[in-house]
Amino acid sequence: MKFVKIYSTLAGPIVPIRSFVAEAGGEVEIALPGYDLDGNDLSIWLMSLPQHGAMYELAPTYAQYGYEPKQGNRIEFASRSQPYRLQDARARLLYVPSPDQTQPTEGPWGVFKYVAHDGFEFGDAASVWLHAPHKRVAASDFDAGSDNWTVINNGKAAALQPYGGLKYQRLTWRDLMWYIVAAEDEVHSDPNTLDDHEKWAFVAPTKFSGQHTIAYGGHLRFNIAAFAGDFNELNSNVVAVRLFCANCTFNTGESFVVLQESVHFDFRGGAAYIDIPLHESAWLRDPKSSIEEYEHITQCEMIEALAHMSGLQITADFTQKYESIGLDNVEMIAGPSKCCSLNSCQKSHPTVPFVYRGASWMCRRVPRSRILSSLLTRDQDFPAGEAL
Ligand SMILES: [Ca+2]
Ligand SMILES: [Ca+2]
Ligand SMILES: [Ca+2]
Repeated sequence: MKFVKIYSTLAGPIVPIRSFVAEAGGEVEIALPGYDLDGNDLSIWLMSLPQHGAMYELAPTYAQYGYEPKQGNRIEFASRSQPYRLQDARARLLYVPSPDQTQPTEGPWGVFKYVAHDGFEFGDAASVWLHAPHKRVAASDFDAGSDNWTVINNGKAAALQPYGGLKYQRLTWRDLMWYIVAAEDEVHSDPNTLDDHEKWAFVAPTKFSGQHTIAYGGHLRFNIAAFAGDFNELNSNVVAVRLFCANCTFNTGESFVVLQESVHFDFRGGAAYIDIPLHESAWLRDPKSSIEEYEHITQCEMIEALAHMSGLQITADFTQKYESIGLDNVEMIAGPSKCCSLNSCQKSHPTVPFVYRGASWMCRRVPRSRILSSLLTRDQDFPAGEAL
């Protein structure tokens, strides 16, 4: 059903993106309180159910006195268009993974959406991630093959080969066990600096892109190893990792990078385990122009980029000449269990208005008048019965 929602203030109820961990065969009690700047009492509504497992209301005796059993009535939707109002006064419920389902090796058990109502209006919905204990949002361990990774920027001959010349190795070397490997195919030396100006990189498959807001505050980790190459002659200013967000900044696109020189990525050959925080302190904005400098980014920009991730590259062209580099165990790990309220963006940029829509972030450096006009009348799918 489609309604036009009129926003009189920016003080609608807020629910953060959340995540919880459930073990196979276990159950997890989760609480979904919302926030309201006006202090109104809130009710919490579920907009969907997770893809796997079941959710239950807390049993009344447990909810009131803490005596087990915890499990009350199973939560089921009367109809798809009708959200489900959570009964517990403290917005708690129980999630139980399916007993017949094995733990996912990557990704969550499931994701569902919820929203708060302050007696006047619904706020924006946010996602709840139900992780397995590994908390992997996306991962490639290459146990079953090269997992659709490719190589780019490695010259014309490599570009014509399958996967850009990337090879899959069923071998073990230090911490790499069944991994992908590629080698410099074409050096493009700058006559002055001797740097190779076309630096080859591993390109992650599409599962590393998408809505990964829950990874904010988490980690990007991988094992990398050099099998050949002269690491005494390194390229300068190598972008170690590049994260793309095609929709960021009014769809003009941004790419955020971690430089190889930075303390978070100090690889000088051999083998290394790299752990990069998915946090604004670790990433820089690529200025898109060689005469401008890399800039620090804000918390809101980091969250926005993770919410709209459109690509991930790991550069392997470390040396000025030829090198052979292996990659294994690439993992994007979720951050803390609660992420990203509107306040956190406002704090990081107190003078700049931000828009929060659903589970996606937009950090917009635009005049406040434009933000307000865009908020005043806005179409959106809205829970039934709440037309204003
Ligand atoms: Ca492996
Ligand atoms: Ca190169
Ligand atoms: Ca090279």
